[in-house]
Amino acid sequence: MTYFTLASEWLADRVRLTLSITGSAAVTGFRLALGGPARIDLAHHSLVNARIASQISTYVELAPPEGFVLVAGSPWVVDIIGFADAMKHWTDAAAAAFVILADGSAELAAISPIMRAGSAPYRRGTMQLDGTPPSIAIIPWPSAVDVNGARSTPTGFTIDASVAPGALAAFRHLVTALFADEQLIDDANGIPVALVADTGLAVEAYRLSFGETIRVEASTDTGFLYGLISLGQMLRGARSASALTIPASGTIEDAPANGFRGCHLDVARRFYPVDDIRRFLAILAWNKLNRFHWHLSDDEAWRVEIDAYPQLTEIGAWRGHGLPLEPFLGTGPARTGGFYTKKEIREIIALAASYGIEVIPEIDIPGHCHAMLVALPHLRDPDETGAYYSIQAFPNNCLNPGIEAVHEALETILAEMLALFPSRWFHVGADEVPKDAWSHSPAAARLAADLRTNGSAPLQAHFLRRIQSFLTANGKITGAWEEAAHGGGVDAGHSYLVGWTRTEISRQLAAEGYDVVVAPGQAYYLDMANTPEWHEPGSYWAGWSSPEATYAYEPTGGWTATEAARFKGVQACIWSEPMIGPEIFDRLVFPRLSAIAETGWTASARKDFARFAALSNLMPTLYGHREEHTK
Ligand code: TNX
Repeated sequence: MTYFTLASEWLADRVRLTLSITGSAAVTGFRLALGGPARIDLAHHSLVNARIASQISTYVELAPPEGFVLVAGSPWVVDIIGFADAMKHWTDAAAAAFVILADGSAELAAISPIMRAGSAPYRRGTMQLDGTPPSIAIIPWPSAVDVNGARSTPTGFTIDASVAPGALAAFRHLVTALFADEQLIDDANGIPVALVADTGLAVEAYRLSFGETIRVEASTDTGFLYGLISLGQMLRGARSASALTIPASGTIEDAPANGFRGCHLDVARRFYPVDDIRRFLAILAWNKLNRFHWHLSDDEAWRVEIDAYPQLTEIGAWRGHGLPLEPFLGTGPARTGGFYTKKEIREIIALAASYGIEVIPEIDIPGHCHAMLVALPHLRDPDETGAYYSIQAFPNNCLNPGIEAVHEALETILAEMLALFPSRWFHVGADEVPKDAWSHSPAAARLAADLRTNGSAPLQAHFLRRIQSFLTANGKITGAWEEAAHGGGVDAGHSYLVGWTRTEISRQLAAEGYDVVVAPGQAYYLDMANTPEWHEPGSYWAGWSSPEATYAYEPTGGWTATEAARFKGVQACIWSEPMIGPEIFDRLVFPRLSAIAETGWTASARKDFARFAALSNLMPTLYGHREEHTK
């Protein structure tokens, strides 16, 4: 048996790879396959002692010089210079590597995180913050708190929910999902809690009145659920620190500052099994977030079952060695991935609804469609010659507006999805179509001539308006990333756009008359690292953002009243390229997710980072990894 080991090191301007074998074999005619979030620049790179045998986006196969023989004791050393984005963080490097032998079979290489001389230990797990605790533990902080005293910490709450049994059922489900080994509900001997209807309260509002019995008033199940979540948070706080209490008297009045408090999750770059999604929804609810933007397709995968096109998931949901989709982003040679069946999606939507969360699906079109086009190659223009590349270096990855089969397929797919997703909104992506998209396609050229335009932006706008008409006719509001305003743009009357590339963009979109969800990469992209240092995991194209900076960001700072009238709310965006493991996910997403949740809910005058920091450590994380390093 032969064992391969790949060591890698960052040397100021290059990655040095050292491939070794043990055993008596002599291996020739092989290739080394790898891929990280970082990608070798197609146009500007140089390699020492290797050549690129093939490359698509982040996936690359390197070949040794002609006649090279790999034997024990004499490793193959390769230098790679020239990455599309400079290597800034340790998670940029390959997370997996394998050797493709001359017969085409793949052997996994043992790999450890890339080394860098002088680096501090690599950070993993949720950052623990120091702060100044208030007397009660609630995130996001309520609109009015007027409480006194403390009662002894109970064995749980004994909840009389005869007016809203659904809210209690959801709360029970939620605390079981998140805190199975903590008793927050004690059906026999806890503090009595009574749910009382107050139809004067707004949909997500609630009031807590503390006395012998704690009263939770609300007008909807979601309002009751939010009141119970605040109680649950206070109890967990009281159990964790003596400064934190369950008050003896007084009231908490609470209602959100914004109606749209979202979180986006990219399940295309990495697949998250249904159980992870369920727990994630529970975490969103615990943060009183109410919109789940589910990014279901991208270049690297298609994740939703479509009856009319089984190929989308048979082919598009799986990556691996020898498969139509290469193991992008370092997912290794084995077949990995997955998709959500319609049954699972219905269950997820119902669970989300019980938590007060609306699930907004996204199919990212016309760009970011590599996986879809690999699964459905008949959607390409057969006469297209030459290649254009997306920013992530996928060739010809955009659905072609000049091909009628594209529109037919999309209407079939969207019709199935509309039957599945009850949300008022349907998000169609629209981001990052390259400027020269379709420039080698006669079909696109014919359409451009008919429309008397040129360039990709007006073609994309034409394409999107056609999709939007279909969605509008079906009673949906079209959601999209900010680029849907380009080239003439979609109809502002039936859309909302998410501003992401720069902080000023959202305001600009609002000035153009679009409803806007604010999600700037610089503050709300939870794939960006927490600090600029190498030892922190994450990406960097939009910079980096500490929990404090994310918390401090004011989404409508400097906007006029007319612009602010277009502000729908805020959204955390979780892009999954750097999520190479659960401990990395927990480091990047938490506690910044809660920081965005508090900005979405709490009026800015009532925000206080020292308070937030002290309470943030109590918030649940998806995988339960908390940082081990002291600050
Ligand atoms: C840009 S944000 C993208 C995504 C990447 C993300 C990484 C957006 C609409 N497009 O495809 O995953 O940057 O931060």
